[in-house]
Amino acid sequence: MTETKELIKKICLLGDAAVGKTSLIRRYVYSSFDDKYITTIGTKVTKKSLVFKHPSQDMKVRISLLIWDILGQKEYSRLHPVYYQGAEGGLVVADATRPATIKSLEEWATGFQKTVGSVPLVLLIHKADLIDKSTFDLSEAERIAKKFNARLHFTSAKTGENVEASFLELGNTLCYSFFKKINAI
Ligand code: G3D
Ligand code: MG
Repeated sequence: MTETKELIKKICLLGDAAVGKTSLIRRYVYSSFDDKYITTIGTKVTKKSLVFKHPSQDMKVRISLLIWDILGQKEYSRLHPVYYQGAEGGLVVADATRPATIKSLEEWATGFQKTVGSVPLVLLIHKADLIDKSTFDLSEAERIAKKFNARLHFTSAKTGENVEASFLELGNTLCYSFFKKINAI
């Protein structure tokens, strides 16, 4: 019988206000997108389970991702370290239509890793449905991605583009770290 390991992993969604963090979670977990703005009150946690198979051994890992949503406003920044505590990965989100939010990626990633250490990050250039990707200047985001050894994706909660893939990528990295930790890879 296949052995299934159970893991619980906390991940955080980071990024300036209104970049689309809550919409990304809603799209990923409930497969829906709502144009009505819903302000996140404090933090909110959503759970999603993922199952990964070991590439060669008869072993499965079920990861219960605890996805923490946050209020991005700077007034709440003193609470951020409390919210980050115990997280093992992060999705750092920028709004493709607002260059200032791309610059902020570095600040969010730095603050996060200062509290939790060098956990894996995925950077998202979000609201990709609103821009022309072929002419979009990626240089700043690419520089930041490189600095944090993070992958960079264009995402849209409106079309669903790359939403599931981005969460899966983080889940996959966490799973791979687990296999390494137990010397199964
Ligand atoms: P936040 O949780 O980071 O603060 P929200 O951001 O998820 O609340 O989203 C902020 C606004 O961006 C919302 O619009 C939401 O509908 C919109 N949005 C989120 N993701 C996308 C996307 O992929 N494409 C487009 N076109 N819009 C998106 P409003 O108008 O309510 O402020
Ligand atoms: Mg929100």
